[in-house]
Amino acid sequence: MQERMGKQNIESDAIVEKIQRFTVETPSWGYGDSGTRFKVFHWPGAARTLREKLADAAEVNNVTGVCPSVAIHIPWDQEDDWQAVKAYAQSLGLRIGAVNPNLFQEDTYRFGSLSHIDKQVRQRGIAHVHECIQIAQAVDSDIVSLWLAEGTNYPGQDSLRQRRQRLLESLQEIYAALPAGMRLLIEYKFFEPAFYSTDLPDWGTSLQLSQKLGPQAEVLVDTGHHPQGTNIPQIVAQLLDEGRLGGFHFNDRKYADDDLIVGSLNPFELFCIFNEIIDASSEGNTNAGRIAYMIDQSHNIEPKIEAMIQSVYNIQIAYAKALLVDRSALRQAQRESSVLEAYRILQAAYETDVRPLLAEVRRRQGLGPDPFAAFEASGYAGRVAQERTALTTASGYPGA
Ligand code: RM4
Ligand code: MN
Ligand code: MN
Repeated sequence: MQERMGKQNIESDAIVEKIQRFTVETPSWGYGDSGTRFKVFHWPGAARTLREKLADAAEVNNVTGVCPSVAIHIPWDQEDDWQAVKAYAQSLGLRIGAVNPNLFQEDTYRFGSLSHIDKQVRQRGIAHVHECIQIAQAVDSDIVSLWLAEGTNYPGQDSLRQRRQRLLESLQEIYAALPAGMRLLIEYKFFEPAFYSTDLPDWGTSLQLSQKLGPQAEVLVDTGHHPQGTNIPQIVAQLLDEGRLGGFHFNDRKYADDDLIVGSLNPFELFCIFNEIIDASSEGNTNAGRIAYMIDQSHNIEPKIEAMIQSVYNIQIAYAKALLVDRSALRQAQRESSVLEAYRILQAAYETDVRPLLAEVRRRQGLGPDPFAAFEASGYAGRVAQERTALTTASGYPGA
């Protein structure tokens, strides 16, 4: 292993600095109660309001040092006074990140929102995204992140081409309202809740729409949104090459969109994703430097804050390992078509135990070396379990 790391010192300042600069956004919806369509199990101390979610996110940031922003979902996190929210977040050392419009929880959206056959419904959806753009401006966020729950359940239900055209028109109206510097991220998912066709089923569709819209539109890759066996690192490589990789929603899965702890099931895939990004970056790809790394995860049976820390921890491990890949040796092996040598160079980095390195990075930031121990020592979980009483939530997501 060490010989394959070449002359690279794994605690080199350059690597430590890169690890320190890497941040990941946590989702407000990961702190509230959530579950499956069968049952929501209340977690004692689960956050009930945006302020409580922000307070929890601040704890994650306090022990990891790498989660300074929080994504919000509107209207789940709707507030009257966004300046007050911004100030509150700042007081916790946080800022609001991506604003996610919710276009799937109103009766009018039964057959879709932005692709709906009825122009009035489409206008309602567009107006909601416009409102989210204003919220993003108010809280100084530069990302609006769009996921659509729409499509059809049966062949013939609607014209697939017309749905596509309506969606493009709606997105054009949304895009026209984006202020300079704000990005519109377009997320795709191949199924659910629509089961025959989904209007944004894959990265190709999101990419094509982004390209039609303009440079402020980019693709969001949610790692749980692909058919089994899809090569996500290759999708990442292609989007980087097109300069349209806007961001990630990290989570892991075994079967479908399971939203499990990041890297819990397929840590090697996560490593390969970061390997593509770092590889592109080493070649001067500018897209690689402006990717929004976000977690999209809900916890059904796990302690929520600790689960979020675990996801952040696993992401950092995968990222640090990818930084350790000996790029020049890899290039050489590729030039020589040394299939196994190239593979072993990746393997050597992947098999390296980076936990001591990450502990050292935390120490240098003035944090405890072990974020789980630091969280436990804070007594925060016990405190909020005492203070917060349960809200009754009927279905899988808060606000449902
Ligand atoms: C979707 C998708 C979106 C998230 C919704 C609630 O599966 O991943 O990003 O906002 O769930
Ligand atoms: Mn997502
Ligand atoms: Mn999802």
